Formats: sequence, C-alpha cells, structure tokens
Amino acid sequence: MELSNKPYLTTRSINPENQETPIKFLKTETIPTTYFFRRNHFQYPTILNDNFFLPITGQVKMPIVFQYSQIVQMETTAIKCFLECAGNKRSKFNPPVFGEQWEEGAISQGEWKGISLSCLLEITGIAADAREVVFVGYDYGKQEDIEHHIPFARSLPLEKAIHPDTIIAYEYNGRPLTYKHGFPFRLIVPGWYGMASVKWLKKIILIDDTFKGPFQTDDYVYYPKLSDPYPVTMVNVNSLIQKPLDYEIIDEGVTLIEGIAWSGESEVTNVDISFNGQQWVDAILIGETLDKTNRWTKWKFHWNAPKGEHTIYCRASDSKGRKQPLEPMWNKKGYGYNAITKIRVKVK
Ligand code: MTE
Ligand code: MO
Repeated sequence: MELSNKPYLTTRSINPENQETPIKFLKTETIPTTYFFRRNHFQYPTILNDNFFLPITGQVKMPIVFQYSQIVQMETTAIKCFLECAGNKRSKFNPPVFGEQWEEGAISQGEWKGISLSCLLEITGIAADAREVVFVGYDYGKQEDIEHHIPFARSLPLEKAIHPDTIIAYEYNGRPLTYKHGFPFRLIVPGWYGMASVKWLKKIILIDDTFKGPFQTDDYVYYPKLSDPYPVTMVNVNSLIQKPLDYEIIDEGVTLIEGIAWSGESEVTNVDISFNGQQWVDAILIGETLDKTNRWTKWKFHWNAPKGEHTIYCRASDSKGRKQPLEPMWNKKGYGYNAITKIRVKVK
C-alpha cells in the first residue's frame, strides 16, 4: 500500500477557497506552502503587470509608486511567525455561530521575507496628522448590504504599522510568495490575527482619521454578550494536542502526549496538562526558548495511561501572564476561541 499525505488541506468552502491544515502536519517550525491554510473572502484576483507596482499615498510627505524590482533590492527583514485566522476553532462555540466552521487547523507558520513598512515610510515621509495606514488588496466582490463590489481592505494604527516586524513580504520559506498566499506582495503583521495580513497589496494609504471599511467595523469585531464591541487584534494564547488525536484508541502504558502552543505579541512560558480539569502538571517545552515571540512552541508530556476512557486537558500560559480560560469568550461572530484544549481518548 502506498501512503500519501494527500489531501494536504481540508476544504471548508470551495468558492471562495477556504481550507485548513490537518493538525498532524503542524509539526515543523516552518510549514511548506502546500500545507499552509488558506482563507479568502473573495475569488482569487487576476495577477497583471499592475500588481508589480505599490503606491503609498495619502498623509505622506511625498507619495511614491514603488516597483517590485526596487523593493526586492532594498534592505530585507526576515520574520518567522505563525499566522492564525481569527475564526480558528469557531466550530467549538456553543451556542454555535455563523461563519466558516473552522476546526483547529486555520493556523500555520513559516519564514516571511520582505521589507519593513517603516523603511518605505521613511522614504515617503509621514505627515504630522497621519493616524492609520490602510492596506487595500486586489481581490474584491459583493459584501452583504453593500451595492457595489468592494475590495478586501484593512487598516492598522500608525504605531503597529511602523513596528519593524510589520513587513511587506514577497518571499515565504525562501521562495517567492505563491499566488494563493498573496503574490507579489502581502502584508505580514506578526502577533495579530490573520485578517490584518492583507494579501495581493494594491495600495497603501495613510489617513488622518479611522478607517470604516466593512472588514474593519463590521467583520473582525468582537460582539460579546455582556460588554461593548471591540476590534479583533492580537492573537489569544492557545494550544493544540496533536498526539494522541481526539477520539484515538491507544494502548495502556507510557505514551507521549504532544502538541504546540502559541500566543500573539508574546511567547509561551508554560503548558499544563490535566486529566480532570482540576489538578495540573507541567508539560515539557521543546526546543529553543529564546525569542519565541509570535512563534509556536512544541511541548510534550509522558503519561502512564491507565485503561479506560479519559479526557486530556491542555492549558498554555504566556509571558504576559495570560492563560487559556476554562470557558471561551462567546461572541456573535465567533472570533478568538481559546478555551482550554480538550480531547477524549480510550486506553485499551
Ligand atoms: N487579504 C486579502 N486580500 N483577501 C483576503 O480575503 N484574508 C485574510 C488575510 N488577508 C484575506 C487577506 C484572512 S481573514 C486571513 S486569516 C489571512 O489572510 C489568511 O492568509 P492565507 O490565505 O495566506 O493563509
Ligand atoms: Mo482570518
């Protein structure tokens, strides 16, 4: 029998194409493009000559249209970080919410190379009254309630936009970005949920007020039950159990439990395991612990598994003192699910 890794991705919707990564593939530091999850709001755009020009306009001292050939010759910045969709794990909310029913694989990680946006803004200059930076993609389509077609567009506050790790990426894992992941240019905003990392950049506009596009003020907003709405930004502390898998049947005796944990604008400092949700024991964090900001950490735990049915709980904590909560924060659009990770196994 020939073993195959196909299908590489699990399809949640065909048009637009939304596909998640089977979590058993999330085991290396850098995920090959073929296994990288895909999240699109519209059909893929057509790539034309125009796509190789990147205008920066609005509240700048001097508007400039940069060319691909210029940008790739400037000083490069390489960033290894994960990208997680804000809707990852949405299928776990109870009561259920509308939207793509992602399980746990709307996350991937790899090395992005490009130029810090701040380098380009140094060249254009920033006007004194600039407050936000708007990023417009080449893809467009119909959005509920709006008559005309609109592009995918998002903004960042100026401080986040000029952070040296916010880059205009043109390479992934040492190769040019692939078409489906934003070729020729995409924004990468490490530590923020994926919606911020706009693909197929068409233009960048500095504005002196706040951007009100539908992907800023309607989608990607938390609507909790009891408090006021607020925007989706930084990635919550979270984790996955990859071995055993949910509902796996395993043999009695010592077995390895393993997985990954991550947190935005922070790093994982601890992973605890429990078999009853009350007493917790430390798992072992694997690999370098230096500079894990915006990267996932692998962890493992040796378990002497007794016969019977068990629930395994996993709870990550980060350097900002955040911990996965027992209950998720339910919100109408189903973003940011990060309740304690749980699987069921049977030991025979
Ligand atoms: N950029 C454009 N132009 N269009 C999109 O639909 N989706 C965003 C973001 N950037 C999107 C986009 C969302 S919600 C996510 S989670 C990430 O891209 C997914 O990136 P990927 O498809 O490379 O995994
Ligand atoms: Mo997303």
